[in-house]
Amino acid sequence: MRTRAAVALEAGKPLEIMEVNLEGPKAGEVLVEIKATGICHTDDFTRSGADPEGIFPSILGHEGAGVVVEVGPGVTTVKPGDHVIPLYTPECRQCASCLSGKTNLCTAIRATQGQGLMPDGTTRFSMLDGTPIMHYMGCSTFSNYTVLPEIAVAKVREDAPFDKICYIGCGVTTGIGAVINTAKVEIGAKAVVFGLGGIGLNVIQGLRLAGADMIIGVDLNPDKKPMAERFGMTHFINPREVDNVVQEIVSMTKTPFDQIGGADYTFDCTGNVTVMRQALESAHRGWGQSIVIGVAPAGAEISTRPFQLVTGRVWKGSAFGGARGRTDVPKIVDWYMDGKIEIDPMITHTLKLEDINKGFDLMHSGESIRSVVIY
Ligand code: NAD
Ligand code: AHE
Ligand code: ZN
Repeated sequence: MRTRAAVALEAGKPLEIMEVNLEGPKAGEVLVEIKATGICHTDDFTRSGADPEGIFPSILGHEGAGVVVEVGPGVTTVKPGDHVIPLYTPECRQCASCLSGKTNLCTAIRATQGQGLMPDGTTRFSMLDGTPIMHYMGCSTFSNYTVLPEIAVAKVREDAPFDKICYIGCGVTTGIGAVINTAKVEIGAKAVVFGLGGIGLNVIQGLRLAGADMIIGVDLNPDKKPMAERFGMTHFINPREVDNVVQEIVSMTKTPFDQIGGADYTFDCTGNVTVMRQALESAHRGWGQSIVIGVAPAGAEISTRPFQLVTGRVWKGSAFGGARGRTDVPKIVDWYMDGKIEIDPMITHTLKLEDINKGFDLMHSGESIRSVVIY
């Protein structure tokens, strides 16, 4: 079949809207009509050329929602008409990682996914002249129709609006999951969130859900403050307005009883390695945990004095919020539908596919939290 897609032809260039060929689903695969997709900073990271795994031409996008149109041989868990959210972290429930019970990072198809290919080592997308186009993060939601492995779709309830629940395909789950699954934040905790964008705001709403007392937000852009307050931020720091962000956090978290200071939990949602170090070093001596969520460019490395770890701070990472996609995503959709979490105010812009590059401009200018493309 043919479908309309925004194609990343070259690193650093705007996406180009075009008709592309899409082969039907093979064994163990499903064809999905994408109804809506968010634009995550990671899409921009790969589009820019900073991603060591970036391949061109490819169809980016990994934060979608849609309807199953056709299933390939052997598919048993979804059928045409089912509403689904594509999963860049699949859940096969059979690999060593899934069965370990210790991680959400299913390894069943990670190697081919990183090469822009389906699990059988081929691509379903091509240009009209036959040039192959690569898949992205196993999802390619910047195409109106896409083919996904069965293990990479979460079936969700049919009354949930696509233009909102697409955000659960990455940002919402990543932020809330990092708090609940990775950090396991407890009631009364003091936390710091570096970067108040599409991920950071969801960390904030996760912290509110978990019952944190103090939620300090840090962002270079003061325009992010009102939305963060709306989601539960209690204090704000603009790094440009203080001498030393770490010292500022340490003093803000001191109490008469605890003169050491430092946060119980800190979260990097910027992808900046200098910020990651600040996040670790503003965690409390003896027990503070710092969770790296941001994705850093090719070649970037983190550093700190080992003494920071010797004295009990813990550095951890979180991918897709530690969520097991097929199990957890339908529950998060329920939380949204039941009003336990909010999504709507964070979707600041909706766009047509033709205008997708405007979504990247809005991200760069700091005007948007999430732009969503509606097909
Ligand atoms: P975003 O562009 O919406 O937000 C980033 C925010 O960080 C902005 O508000 C920006 O002003 C702020 N910021 C940038 N540099 C800063 C600095 N030095 N100090 C303080 N604030 C700073 O991006 P997003 O969609 O929220 O994504 C955030 C990061 O998370 C990206 O690196 C993205 O690739 C990554 N990400 C990771 C996962 C995962 O599973 N680990 C999932 C989704 C996104
Ligand atoms: N390709 C990058 C790594 C990118 C990365 O870390 N991706 C996150 C999800 S970001 C979603 O917005 C992730 O899930 N990582 C685990 C994995 O297996 O990719 C690089 O640096 O090579
Ligand atoms: Zn993402």
